[in-house]
Amino acid sequence: RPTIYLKDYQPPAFRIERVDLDFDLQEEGTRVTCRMVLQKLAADQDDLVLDGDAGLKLLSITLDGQPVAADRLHRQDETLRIKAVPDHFTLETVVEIEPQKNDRLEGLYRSGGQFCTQCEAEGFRNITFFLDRPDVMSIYHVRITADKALYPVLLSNGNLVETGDLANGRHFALWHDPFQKPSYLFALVAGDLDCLKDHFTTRSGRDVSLNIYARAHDLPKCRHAMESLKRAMRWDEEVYGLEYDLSIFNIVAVSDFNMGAMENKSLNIFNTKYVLADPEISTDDDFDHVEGVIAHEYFHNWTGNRITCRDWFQLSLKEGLTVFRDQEYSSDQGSRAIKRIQDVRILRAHQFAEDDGPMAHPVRPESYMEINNFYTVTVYNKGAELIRMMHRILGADGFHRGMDIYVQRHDGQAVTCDDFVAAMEDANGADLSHFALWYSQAGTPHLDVREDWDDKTKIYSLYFKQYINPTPGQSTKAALHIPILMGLIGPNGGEMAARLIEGDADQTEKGWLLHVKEAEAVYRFTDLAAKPVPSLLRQFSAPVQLSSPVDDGQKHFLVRHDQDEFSRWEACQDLMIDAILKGVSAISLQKPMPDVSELIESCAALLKDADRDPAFTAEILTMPSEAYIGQKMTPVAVDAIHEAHQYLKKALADGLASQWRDLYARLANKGPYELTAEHKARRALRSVALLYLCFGGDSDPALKHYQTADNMTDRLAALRILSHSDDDDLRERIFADFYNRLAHEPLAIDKWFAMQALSLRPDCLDRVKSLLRHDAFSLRNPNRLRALVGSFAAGNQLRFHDISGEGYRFLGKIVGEVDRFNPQTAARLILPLSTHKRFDPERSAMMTSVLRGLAANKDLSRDVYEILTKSIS
Ligand code: HT7
Ligand code: ZN
Repeated sequence: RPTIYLKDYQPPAFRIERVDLDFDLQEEGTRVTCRMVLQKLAADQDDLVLDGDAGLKLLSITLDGQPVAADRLHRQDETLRIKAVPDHFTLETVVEIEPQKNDRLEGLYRSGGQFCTQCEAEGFRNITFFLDRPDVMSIYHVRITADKALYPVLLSNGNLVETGDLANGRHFALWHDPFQKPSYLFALVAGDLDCLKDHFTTRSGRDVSLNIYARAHDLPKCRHAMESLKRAMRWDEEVYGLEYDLSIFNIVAVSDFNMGAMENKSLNIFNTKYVLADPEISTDDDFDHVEGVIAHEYFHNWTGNRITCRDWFQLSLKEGLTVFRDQEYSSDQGSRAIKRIQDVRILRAHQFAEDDGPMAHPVRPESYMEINNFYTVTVYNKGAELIRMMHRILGADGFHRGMDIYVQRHDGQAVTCDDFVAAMEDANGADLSHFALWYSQAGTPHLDVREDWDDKTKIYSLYFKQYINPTPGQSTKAALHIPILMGLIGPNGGEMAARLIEGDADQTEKGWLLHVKEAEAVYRFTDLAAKPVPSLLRQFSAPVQLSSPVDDGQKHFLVRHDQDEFSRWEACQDLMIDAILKGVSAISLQKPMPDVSELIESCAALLKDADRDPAFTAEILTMPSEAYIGQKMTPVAVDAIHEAHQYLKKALADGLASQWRDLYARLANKGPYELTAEHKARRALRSVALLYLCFGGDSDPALKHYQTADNMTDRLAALRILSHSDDDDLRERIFADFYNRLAHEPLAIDKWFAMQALSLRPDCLDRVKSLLRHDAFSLRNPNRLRALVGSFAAGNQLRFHDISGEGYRFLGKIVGEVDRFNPQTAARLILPLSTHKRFDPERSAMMTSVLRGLAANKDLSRDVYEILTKSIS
């Protein structure tokens, strides 16, 4: 299992000028003919080495029409070497593959009776022999032949050139993609699917036919995706000046998919979870996720497809940038502050944790064993933060000038993160060489801030100290360029004007933008009448862990007065985290629990003002998760965190009981469900109120909420509360009701599994184990597997980390089984065990013992092997 290094990158030795693929789809096996026109680029290369999975059955191979002799062929380690090839030639291979047995869900496989593909990152080599690397771009012609009754719809990339009927009830379709593309963007779909049709006229007048293919029963659920697609297409024109470039854009929904969706050129393939949306089965968050993922995949048409990655180390070139673009798109559709809060929650919960564990890696990794393991929150979400910081440093206009140059310069190319940064520099006459360290250095920077107020001189000073803990393979770290957006708030709650007399900073509309570039930096402000309260890291302007000089009293003040909504939310979260952490230490020292009356008062003030922005009030009053509290301490005090978390929740529930009751009543649905911002905000805040309302132990409001719900948002909010109830009969009844109502909707049933896996009841694991035997459960469907096993292991800290170690052993067993047929999903599932160093010796020993047990298996996939070896070492 070799490690692949960025430093070893070599340009391709051959170019593929054109490729003709012919798929003969049959129930018992598919024959793939691949004809390539190749040109040698490296004169010293005698041999052609193609990538090809060991499962490819090679039926024939010809070079310029002549069979290639066996002694010129050498198959080894997923490659096929053809010795002594000429400078320019045509190579034709015929292989047989078995999509019907492909449970890896990479390459060509079957899902729900249809054929579909997933080629990123290296799935194309499971389909045919090829130069399966992103810097080999080619023009594709694809012919698909299949049974017409079983597979009336035959799709591939680009334009449909020809269709026709054949003998024996078969038919064919011929597709031609006029754009050069790497193999990972190839796609094929064949099935019996219905289609939702629409049109979009680009700003230059191109009429684009938009088609979303799904099972007939699901077609009405595709409308939200279609509307989202049109909004995203318009937004990309308006904000980036980027237009769609073909006359057809297809989306296909499939129910067996390892990730969220795939941006194949003009033929996006989506996990049903991210394309189907309907009030009966989808929450308001689900609707937002569908819109975000539809936009993300569409935006890839330019940032990913027209301009792609030179190699997989550059993955963040397309993913970080496209995540940034989809985040901005979503911010423009709704509330910018709330979107930022949600994105920061994800970043902190998952990316900060990744940075702190054995899989920590830079946004541009330097090595990997299995590239599928590097589709991570670091590459995606931290990558997006890097783009966001450049946007902030250069300003919106400067950033867009950089984007224009990037697109003009690199259209049709496979490039690097450095190329992107160079475009930003050249467009702005800026030097981003220091900033670019963010790409190569792993780990979350810590920023300690101290303040000083000199009452005589009226000078306010801020002292910054940055450091990054060592990460695997990087023991020393250099100081980064950290942009800190901040404001100074006066005693009356208003923004204070000040003059900067020391430090590198710009004054912006949203406050001061400090450029902290050294390990230590000092900023001094004057012309201040009184000591200000600093509002630091507004909008979370850099992905750092800030330790701030702001005390509790000042945080309460910020909750009320900060003009930056993100910082108000942050101050309130900090207060909640502090209260829980104090509770944890009180528990361990057997001392009285902390006094949280001031926090209750601040929350009461927020509730009074709730009508001004109910969606924001819902966010600010949502407590941080137990897992996030766990990140704040080593070892993670699993049980004490739970107890202290419950304590604060109860204090907020009891301390504000009448306010919750009033709010809940006041926010009652007026009229039927609507998917408007106003209704969504009302539902969000009402769900929070319901949670606290029921926390005293009275399940009745939740039960009523469940029974009267006319949409999934409300129903699920109630089900989540009831899932923790100690009334077994009630729980059984409600889960049975949910199942019976929605048994025909797989995405709703995923929620049914997940809610049971997230229950805090002591019998949760027993329940999860018995659900493995449920008729509706299958290890082979990734959505289902993630709903049940993934939710339990990654989302239920209390029960997964039960001191018995049963949760760990359970996960190890499942991963061992899944790894035999779907390594990619197995490798993601095992990750919660890789955090063992953060737990107490007893838990840590049990976690490592499970990891070691798995590692003893000689047949382990490369995916799981990499995670295990890095986690155990
Ligand atoms: N670019 C896509 C990544 C993806 C993927 C990667 C590995 C294995 C399966 C996969 N399915 C989709 C999705 C995206 O980021 O847009
Ligand atoms: Zn993407």
